[in-house]
Amino acid sequence: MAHNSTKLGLITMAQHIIEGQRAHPTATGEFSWLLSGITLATKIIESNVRRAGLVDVLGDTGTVNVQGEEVQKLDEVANEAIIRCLGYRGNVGIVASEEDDEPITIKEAGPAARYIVLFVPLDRSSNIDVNVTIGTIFSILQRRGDVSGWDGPTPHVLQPGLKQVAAGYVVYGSSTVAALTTGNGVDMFTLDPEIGAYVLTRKNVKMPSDGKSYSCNEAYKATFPEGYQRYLDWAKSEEAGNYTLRYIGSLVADFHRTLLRGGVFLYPPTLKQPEGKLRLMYEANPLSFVAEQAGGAAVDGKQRIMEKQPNSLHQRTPLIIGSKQEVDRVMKFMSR
Ligand code: AHM
Repeated sequence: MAHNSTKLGLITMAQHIIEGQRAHPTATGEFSWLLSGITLATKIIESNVRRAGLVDVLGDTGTVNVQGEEVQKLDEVANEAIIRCLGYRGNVGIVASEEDDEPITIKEAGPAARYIVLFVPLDRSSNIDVNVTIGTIFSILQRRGDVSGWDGPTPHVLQPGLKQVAAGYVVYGSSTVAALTTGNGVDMFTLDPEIGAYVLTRKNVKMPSDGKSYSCNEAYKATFPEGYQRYLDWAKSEEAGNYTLRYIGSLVADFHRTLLRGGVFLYPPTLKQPEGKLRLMYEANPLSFVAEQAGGAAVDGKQRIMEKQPNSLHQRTPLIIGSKQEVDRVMKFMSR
């Protein structure tokens, strides 16, 4: 009887990354060491999320972060977990978080530390209190070689998404799933709580090329630019036929569903947020890298997300991301 080896073999994320590096004889193993820091941090975050109702980590701390939002206790736990786990990986030079005003240079690491990790420790942490899926997003860049003489880490960090060497996210949902790309497709891993390891569960994930589902906060529709409004009206029309609206309000969860089922996620400019709400460098860029590697697309209504040159760490952007054909369709309504 023929066996499907991918079904039978138990492959952990660590094994999978090491095996991927074997294809590159010059690889030093540094990169897998870095990724193991991220996965360790997400296991710490996961265990806190799972115990959130039992221990005193729910609710806010009474402080406000750089985005003007209340900092949740779990946000702090998650932020610290990532910074601490990466701090001991000698090859991470700079970390930049949604929660911190400026990128942090990890002093102990020294100039040889070439990797930069940008991350959202807990996406949509305000959903924690009501048991809705939340997540962690990360983007990995390399220090630029052409900015010597510049002070501080920021010039190294401000690179377009096309320069990412890896990106991914973790969804803390009914199970904990990590999606990862290093520029060679997208693989997914499920955290097995019994053995405490991420196990490969989907290899080379492909986003459906089309999908009759849109995901956006339609309560703001009247303040979206007209092109978006025209698309949303069309999606409800008889001509479009049977579109569904699915919106969780956690970017990671909405994106994860869109990646697996197809359709489009939209966060347009609004009256309140004329530049859009989502952040380019650590939300839109990593998810765009994952989307494109899975055969999907991501644009800001005018251009490809990954080509945008960032001008600040916390820059916001409109985001249209999902199945290639559906993203193209939204774009057609923009130009009508
Ligand atoms: P946050 O930084 O306050 O957590 O906001 C990010 C979240 C995303 O996860 C989600 O896609 C979006 O905000 C939802 O915004 P809205 O509540 O305006 O629909």
